[in-house]
Amino acid sequence: THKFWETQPVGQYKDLGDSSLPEGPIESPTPIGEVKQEPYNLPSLYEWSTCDIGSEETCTEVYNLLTNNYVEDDENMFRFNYSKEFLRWALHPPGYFKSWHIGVRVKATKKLVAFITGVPAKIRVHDEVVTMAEINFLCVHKRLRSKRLAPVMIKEVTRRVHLENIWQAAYTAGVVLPTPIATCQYWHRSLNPKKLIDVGFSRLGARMTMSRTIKLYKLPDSTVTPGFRKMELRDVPAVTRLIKNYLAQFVVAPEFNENDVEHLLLPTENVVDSYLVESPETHEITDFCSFYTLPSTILGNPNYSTLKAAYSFYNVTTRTPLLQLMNDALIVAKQKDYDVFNALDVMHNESFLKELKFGPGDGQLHYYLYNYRIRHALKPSELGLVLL
Ligand code: YNC
Ligand code: MG
Repeated sequence: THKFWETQPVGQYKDLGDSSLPEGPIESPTPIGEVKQEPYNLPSLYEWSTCDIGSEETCTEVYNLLTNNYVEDDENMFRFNYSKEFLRWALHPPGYFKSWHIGVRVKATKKLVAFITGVPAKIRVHDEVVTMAEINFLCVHKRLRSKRLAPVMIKEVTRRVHLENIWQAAYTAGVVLPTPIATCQYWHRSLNPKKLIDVGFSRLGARMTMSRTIKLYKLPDSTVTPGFRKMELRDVPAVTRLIKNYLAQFVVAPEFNENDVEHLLLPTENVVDSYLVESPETHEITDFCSFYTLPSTILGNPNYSTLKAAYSFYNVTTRTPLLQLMNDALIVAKQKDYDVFNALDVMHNESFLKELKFGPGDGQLHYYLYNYRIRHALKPSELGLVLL
């Protein structure tokens, strides 16, 4: 049972097969004046603290909390290690609200012990474009777990989202909650198989030697698609048009404008990489691929401390076969010294995963909407949304 989630406007298990329920908002908005004006109560030793991620000092506090307490794999071998530059990028999209970057501190010492964030985004579900909050970086210090702090933080971020007259949210989690709109799987493509095996990320296959494994995952030294190059500022209008047209085919997808594309997809060193194909004949921008950088701390290994991972972000094709485009993405990731390239089975990704030697990961990623009911759960390939 879910004592908290049962009280929230989300798709409930008991309603799953009920086709009489309409798609769309579960609760209607209330007048802003009727939104609770004071923050929710925390246990008396703790206080709310709006976090200015633009401040180097505060960003370091958030970075340290997440580095030591954020998401781990099921076997507790790896923990996400979002960089400070990444956090600043992820939390400062166009139109962001500082009030949605919420910390909890110990009153006596001001130590940061919990965190949750929202950023605004326009997300289309079927034909409806809805302004939502994307909720991320929910984290409670390991020593404060299982004290029901998370529900208070979720209610507080919800209150602050409502104060901006926004009533829906999107989020992903590794845990099952009421109720996923889709359940996706991560796939992993080894770029540095020896290190991945040494740190226990992957295992030597049956009847495989290390040298055969290294050969199996070897990639060409340079990309193969003519006109493949890094995205630049001047490409923003063309890339925006390309992505908008492409994402129209999915049931759930973001609605990007040029400002969003400039912020989210223009390359930022060690945060996001984007490449495109410019036709050598017509100079048209015909294809696009991108990945973000999210290293993981390797827990308790004497030889290695971090795994450098690239995560497939938005990829668009109109001319180049997706398989060839993604192979070029793997080649640039290898050139840039990533150890592994990860991708979800969303959008058209299934079409290249096996052929490009990705292997399925354990653990799943569930997608959720808050206060928005959809009629049927979606296949991963119907999702056009990637959250950070
Ligand atoms: C989770 N990940 O089910 P019930 S993902 C949502 N997302 O409630 P307590 C979660 N709810 O089942 P702990 C959740 N994990 O009784 C647990 N819950 O109804 C629910 N881990 O609270 C859980 N980060 O405080 C239960 O649990 C209740 O101390 C239990 O804290 C949980 O960012 C957590 O995985 C996750 O730091 C903070 O375990 C802690 O265990 C932790 O007793 C490591 O909480 C890091 C980690 C989660 C990453 C993420 C997305 C979060 C989405 C939150 C929901 C947003 C809703 C929309 C809000 C805006 C609405 C508008 C408009
Ligand atoms: Mg707790």
